[in-house]
Order: sequence, then structure tokens, then C-alpha cells
Amino acid sequence: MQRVLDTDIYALTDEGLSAGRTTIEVSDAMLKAGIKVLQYREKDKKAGAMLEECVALRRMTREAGCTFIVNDHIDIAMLVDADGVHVGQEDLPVEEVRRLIGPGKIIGLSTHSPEQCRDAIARGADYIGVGPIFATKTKKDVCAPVGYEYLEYVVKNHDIPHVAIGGIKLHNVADVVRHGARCCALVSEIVGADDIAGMVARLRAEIASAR
Ligand code: TZP
Ligand code: MG
Repeated sequence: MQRVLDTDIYALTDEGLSAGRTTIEVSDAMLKAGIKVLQYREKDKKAGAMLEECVALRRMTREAGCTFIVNDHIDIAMLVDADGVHVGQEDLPVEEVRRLIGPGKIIGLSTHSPEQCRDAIARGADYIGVGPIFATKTKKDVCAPVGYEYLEYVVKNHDIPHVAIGGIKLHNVADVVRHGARCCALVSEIVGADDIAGMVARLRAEIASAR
């Protein structure tokens, strides 16, 4: 059952890929386009700048009825009362993140294999990232693509909410959904689009046609 990520598109920020626009500008466009889950993921900014942006994004996402997740920075997530945090395999363990942010918040964990999926469930993650489905240049320390095999394993065997990620584009999003993805995460395809609202609408139509 998909509860936490009960939406078709999971959007992430990346100012470096935003074609000269700020993350606040791009997020505003994504929220106006109806995005309902937004992850703040800025790898090259200083903590003070990130906090300032997250304060603004918390207000904007709340007004838009959008779930707001902060990547990596549990302290910033707590300071702005984000809805949750997203961590990777080499970040703090899920149990310790839970001790910090409390039971009412969302913890997402990136996973790349069936073992990591089972481990995420055992540790109490609220959702898992599944990927990278395809090769991507967006993430620097990315592992080899997992393809559809791991996605299909998750879909067939586990109820934990999941989001497919990595190299998902307008041209392949329908195929990812046909392979079982309930929710698709995209970075470059959305933040890099000239017309963000148009891109989100086209992605939605592709996803709907594949369901
Ligand atoms: N985690 C796995 S792949 C990835 C992250 C954050 C980046 C995905 O970016 P894009 O541009 O949608 O391929
Ligand atoms: Mg991380």
C-alpha cells in the first residue's frame, strides 16, 4: 500500500541543473504545476544558505499542500519542521535518524538491492528510493544502474512505499510505470525544463497512460 508517497511524481531540487534559475524559483514553478512531494537536495551549498532556502520552501510547500523532505541534513529538516528526511546507505542509520526526528516524521532511504530493501523495512524506513533505474549524471557517487529487476522485486514482494529514481525522463517514464513503479522521482528532466509546468503536465499524462 502506497501511503507516504501517494502521488505520481516526486520532484527534487538541484540548482546546478536549473538552467540559471534559483532553486526557489524552480520550486515555485514545480509547486504551481501541482507537485505534491518535494525533496530539497542541494549538495554544494553551505548550511546557512540551505537553512534560509528551506525556511522559504517549508512555507511554500505548506501553502501548496506539498510534502517537504530534506536530503541528508537532519538538523535543517528539524529546524524548519520539514515532513521528513531522505538518507542514503552511508548516512546515519535509520534508527538513529528516527531518534532525532521522532515518530511522526517521514524517513526515506535510498536502496539498490533486495537486501537493502529488507534492511530498510526492518529498520523502520517509511519509504525507499529504488534505483538508479538508468544511468544518470545527476548523482556523483552513484552506483551502477539496477535496471527493472530490482524495481520488480520491490513491487512484487513488499508493501513499503517506494519511489523509482535515476535517469527517468519523459521518454521512459511510462515504461518505468509499466514495470510497477508507483511513484517516479526526477531531477534533471524537471528542474532543467524550460517550461516546468508543461513538463510536469506531460509527465503526468505519460504516467496516467501507463497505469
Ligand atoms: N539517487 C539515485 S539516482 C539520483 C539520485 C538522487 C539522481 C537522479 O537524477 P536524474 O536527473 O533524474 O537522473
Ligand atoms: Mg545522503
